[in-house]
Amino acid sequence: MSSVLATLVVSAVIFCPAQLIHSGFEDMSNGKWDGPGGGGVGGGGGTGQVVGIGKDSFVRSGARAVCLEIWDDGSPDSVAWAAIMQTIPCDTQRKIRVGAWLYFSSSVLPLGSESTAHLRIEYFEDKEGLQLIPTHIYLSPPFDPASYEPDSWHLIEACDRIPRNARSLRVSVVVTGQGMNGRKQAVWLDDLYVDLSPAPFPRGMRRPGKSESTG
Ligand SMILES: [Ca+2]
Repeated sequence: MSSVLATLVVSAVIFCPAQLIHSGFEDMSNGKWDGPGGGGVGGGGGTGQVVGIGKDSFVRSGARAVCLEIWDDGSPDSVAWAAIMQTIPCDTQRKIRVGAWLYFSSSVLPLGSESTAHLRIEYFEDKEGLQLIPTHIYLSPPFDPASYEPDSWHLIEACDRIPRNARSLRVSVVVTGQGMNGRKQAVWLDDLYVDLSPAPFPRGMRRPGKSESTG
């Protein structure tokens, strides 16, 4: 390989923003998703499923979305969760932007004040997502009935800088609830994306190929 071509390839790898995930959950057959699923303790439970358009079902794009459900048996100490996640390799020195559209209903499994959803980004020292970096876990502000109106879709976004020692990251949408008084609750999710982009250059360095005189 010539040095010119090698330089071009390296430049492309380093400087091109990459959209790693853009999923409307229309086709889940590639096996990359972990979940949707869930669980709980103390009488709580959770699950998740891909749902279609229909009565008491909410889809933002195409014909499918993901529904994350949590419930409990009325125990005050119950904890429940449901989530969908994907683990992807990452380069260092980059920024990550994650977005997803979330929905809850005022009439169908309405979300209570004791429940919330987050976008979560975790980082790992290995490419397989096994060795968690516990000092750097990103949680978005809560998606809950105190902050958002029911019966419409809301875009939730999270931006973070990938830590230097990360070799993979895991993006999750997580719904959690505590002491739900026996009420089953749900959050619907559609159109999730993950973008990686280069971190800003240190002061004084120019981005290669970018003109100074673009106005
Ligand atoms: Ca969809």
